[in-house]
Amino acid sequence: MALFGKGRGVTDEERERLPPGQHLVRDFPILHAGSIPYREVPEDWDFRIWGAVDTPLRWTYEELRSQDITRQVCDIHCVTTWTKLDTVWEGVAVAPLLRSLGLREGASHVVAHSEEGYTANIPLDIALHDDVLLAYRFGDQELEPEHGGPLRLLVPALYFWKSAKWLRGLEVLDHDEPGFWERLGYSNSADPWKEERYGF
Ligand SMILES: Nc1nc2c(c(=O)[nH]1)N[C@H]1C(S)=C(S)[C@@H](COP(=O)(O)O)O[C@H]1N2
Ligand SMILES: [Mo]
Repeated sequence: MALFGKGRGVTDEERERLPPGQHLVRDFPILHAGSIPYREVPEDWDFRIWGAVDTPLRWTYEELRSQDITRQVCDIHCVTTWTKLDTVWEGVAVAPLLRSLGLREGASHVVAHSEEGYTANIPLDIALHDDVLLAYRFGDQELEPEHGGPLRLLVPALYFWKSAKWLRGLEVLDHDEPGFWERLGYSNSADPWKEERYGF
């Protein structure tokens, strides 16, 4: 067991779950560009899915919360090198939802759209992983505004910037379109186990 600095108090089992270049945190850092858009769900809030689907979707907040709830325990990895283990999320599973809308032939990517123009692109095959959620609860409580409440995307397989906070919609595309951080030089694919931090 390491005794100094960032490795302090990390068990061997925990260390094996850290992707290359990552260190373990026990707190939950807050990171975002811009400001927290609101602390209460706005009257006109909605969540939409559009693009390369046969049936676009629009839910009010009440409709979102009346869907089946899925619980997901996963590790999250931020490109700034912190990893948090065993985080507990609840929300709507994305794969069955997207499939139920009828994914069009050629659909290949999903772009998450958030408040204030924040976007993140995700390959469709990763967006269809079982662990991808529209998350509105964290750690057995309502998701706090600081962490993206009322709704954020959760994509555990990729660096955490792909998990867009204050989510308002998913756009299904038949091509790729870099999102906010990807345009600023971060990796398009963002696989923490391959340490894909930056683009070319
Ligand atoms: N809307 C929005 N979502 C965002 C961001 C952002 O700036 N705006 N930052 C991303 C980044 S870089 C990280 S590391 C995580 C941080 O989530 P947390 O604050 O809950 O730890 O949110 C991601 N989602
Ligand atoms: Mo980040």
